[in-house]
Amino acid sequence: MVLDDVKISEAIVRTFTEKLLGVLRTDVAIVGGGPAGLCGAYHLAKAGKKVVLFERKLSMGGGMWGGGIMFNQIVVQDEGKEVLDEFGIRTVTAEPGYFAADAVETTMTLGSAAAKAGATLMNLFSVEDVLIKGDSIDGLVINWSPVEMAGLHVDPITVRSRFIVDATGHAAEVSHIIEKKAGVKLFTPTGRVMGERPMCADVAERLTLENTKEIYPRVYVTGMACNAVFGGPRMGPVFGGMLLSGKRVAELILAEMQNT
Ligand code: 48F
Repeated sequence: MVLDDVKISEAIVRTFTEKLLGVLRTDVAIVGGGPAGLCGAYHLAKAGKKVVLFERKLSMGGGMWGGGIMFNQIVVQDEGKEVLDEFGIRTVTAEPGYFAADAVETTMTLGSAAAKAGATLMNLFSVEDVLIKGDSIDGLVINWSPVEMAGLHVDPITVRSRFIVDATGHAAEVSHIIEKKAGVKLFTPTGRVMGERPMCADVAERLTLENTKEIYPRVYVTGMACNAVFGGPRMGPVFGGMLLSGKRVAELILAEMQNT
């Protein structure tokens, strides 16, 4: 067969357009493709929910590729190792209770698992706003990341979603947008984004999981964003909390879906 260059273009334009149209109304829209967002997407999609994940960058994976200081190994504790085992990701025991895994293998495996479970992964999209009706947050406002990077004056488009997950890591971007623009109180002790505290891996890992919560009706927070929103410490290159938080956010949303 002789390849027709324009047919290649048509295949891309047609199938991408179908994919984009397919995510404009969804069950769960996740913002951020780091370990927490990918884990959440995997579990929600595996449970049969329609899930889209928007990631600003070219690649999924967030802060996991580079391990610690670009030594591309991540560390997990016992509970985190169980999650890596579920995905078939190989670990080595550094010492009892400290397991190391290859950061690239982990990142690629999580991304692959989320996609194969049926989540739609949209890279190069930045979430710049939320869709609000009265006091109800009903979706996300998205634009191409290059538009954002170039500062072009181009209007975004809108996605309607029953549930929203802020998985944007340290920046907690969605929570900040809701706090600043919607003028509503978040479900935090202060009603506001409380800000991340300095490093303490042990406390941070525990709090990440404890603070994986609904922060506004049908809006959840997962991963490092939990600590930014609830005033917890950062934890550096230990990743069990991120993986477990992604799983927890999926469980919480599935439970709320069943009850409503
Ligand atoms: O930062 P990130 O990996 O968040 P996470 O899943 O994991 C945190 C760890 O990587 C690490 C840590 C734990 O050891 O402290 O930092 O909680 O991934 C967040 C992703 O969200 C994207 C961003 O590019 C990154 O890949 N992101 C952030 N804001 C937006 C966004 C936005 N407005 N729209 C789309 N993507």
